[in-house]
Amino acid sequence: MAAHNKILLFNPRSAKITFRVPNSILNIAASVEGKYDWMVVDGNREDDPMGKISSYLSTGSFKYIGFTVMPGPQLRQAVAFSKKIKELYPKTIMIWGGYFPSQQYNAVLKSGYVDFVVNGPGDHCFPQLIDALENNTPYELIKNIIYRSGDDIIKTRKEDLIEQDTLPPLPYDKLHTMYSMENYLGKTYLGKKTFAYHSSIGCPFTCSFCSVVPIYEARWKAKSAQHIYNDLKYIKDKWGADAIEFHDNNFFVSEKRVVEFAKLIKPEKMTWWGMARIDTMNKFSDETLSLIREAGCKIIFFGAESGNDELLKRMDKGGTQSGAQIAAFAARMKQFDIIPEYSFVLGMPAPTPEQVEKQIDDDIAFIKKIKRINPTTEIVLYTYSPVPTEGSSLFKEVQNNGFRFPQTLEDWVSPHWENFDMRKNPLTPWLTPAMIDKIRNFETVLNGRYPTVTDIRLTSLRKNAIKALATLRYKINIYQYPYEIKLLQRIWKYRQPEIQGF
Ligand code: B12
Ligand code: SF4
Repeated sequence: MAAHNKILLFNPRSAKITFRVPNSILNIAASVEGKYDWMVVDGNREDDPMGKISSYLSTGSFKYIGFTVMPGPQLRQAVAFSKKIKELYPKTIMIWGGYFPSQQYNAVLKSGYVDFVVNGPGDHCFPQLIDALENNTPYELIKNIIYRSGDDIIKTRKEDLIEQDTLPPLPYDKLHTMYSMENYLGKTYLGKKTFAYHSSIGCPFTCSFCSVVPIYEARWKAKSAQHIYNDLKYIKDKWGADAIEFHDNNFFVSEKRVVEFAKLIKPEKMTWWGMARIDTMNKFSDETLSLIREAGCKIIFFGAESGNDELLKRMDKGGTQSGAQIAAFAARMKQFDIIPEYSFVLGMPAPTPEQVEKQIDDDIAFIKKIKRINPTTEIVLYTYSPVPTEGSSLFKEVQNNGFRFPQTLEDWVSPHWENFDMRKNPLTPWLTPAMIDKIRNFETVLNGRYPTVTDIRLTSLRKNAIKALATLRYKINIYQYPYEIKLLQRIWKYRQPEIQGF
């Protein structure tokens, strides 16, 4: 008799192009592989994902459905589909995991259509939860879950981080029977076949604006260099990957691991990219920086955040990061031919509107200084969107300034909150529309003056045309109403790394 306890795992649509391998649900699939039957629906790869989900659920053999959910467009699809699934297939047990439900679990569980939230890593707790539900045994003691009990929301204890080398291999071959792996290897600035890999979880730091902190609580666990190499070699040999995007929050925490990995990967002639901290990498020796470049590391994403030392302190950036260090490090990277991709967070709260405005002006001036020091530096601009890091002084400060998160999933997916998720217009009460315009207009002019190298579709001719329009504005600091630049960027579909992925 066919089993009726199969698991369907859904990755809601998160990208229009460059579909990355859905690592979040693939980890969950790995956790039940060999024990329960599972299938994946990848919203990025389906024209009608709800139709596909229905085609599985209508067989009656799927008892569980798991969604991975990030804020933004993924959340919108997750909300619409979950509602529909509960209406059409009310017996299906719905489990959400990922960053959004781990933080906004009240709104998620009160919606009535999500039964369980997995809070942080699901590798151990997901199979334990399914076992408990299958065997009718208590699930209350399973770590990392959140559920409803009458009117109460119960959060179980957090599990220690798992040794990453002990996790089962990701079931790429089985995924390939559903969605061809070749189509997950996209053409990017890094290579013709770029593969997304996740080599560590968490982060040892506690920046107060960062959503990694409440989930991982300053903990970090990583796969060994050899383990990463073996996995990547498999993908290279089998599907021809020639480039790697490391999706770790902080790939470069350990110089020793980076050096070991660089030595292993160097002969494979692959190009790679990852995320790092300036103060950590600034401690790396010249020898290490040369080695990683020779081993294929072409561009590194750094959270620069601000050139203002007082703000860096309030952001709890930790370590020793300072404006002077950010500038000096941009110069140092030039020496090694590694492109620093600096992200800045503008629009932090301050006691008076004048001070909020001054912070923005100072950071615009600082970004221009960085560009003078090392013009290859890529700049990614975010507008500060609070994350609920309970107890942090910054969170208290934003609440005192009148900021409130939405209370229901319907509010979360309303168009203006979606802008908050995309970190474009954060709806924070201390930012006036004029200030938001200033940030966005500066961004338009900056992107025009220095088009990103990661946009491989924009021809040099088009880049130069946009550059010509933006240069004068950039030089004389006139950013208002940059309609002519916007028009060309829209017509030629200029790529913004902060929206379309890094
Ligand atoms: C890859 C990625 C993307 C990809 C798409 C991913 C996809 N699924 O297709 C792209 C580039 C498109 C993207 C876009 C965005 N992203 Co994104 N993205 C990531 C990134 C770098 C890696 C995610 C990943 O694969 N992790 C690997 C897996 C193994 O880890 P995991 O997801 O945490 O999964 C574990 C647990 O969470 C849990 N779990 C997760 N899902 C599920 C599901 C079930 C059923 C269960 C049981 C458990 C479970 O178990 C897993 C295994 O332990 C993360 C940062 C990070 N390093 O995690 C940010 C991150 C998730 N993104 C984030 C954001 C905000 C966005 C954007 C909304 C905004 C932006 N400007 O970046 C956009 C827009 C998304 C959209 N269009 O909907 C934030 C979320 C913050 C928050 N407050 O919730 C993160 C954390 C980055 C950050 N530090 O700010 N993103
Ligand atoms: S270093 Fe990066 S990932 Fe780590 S807490 Fe700070 S912003 Fe988040």
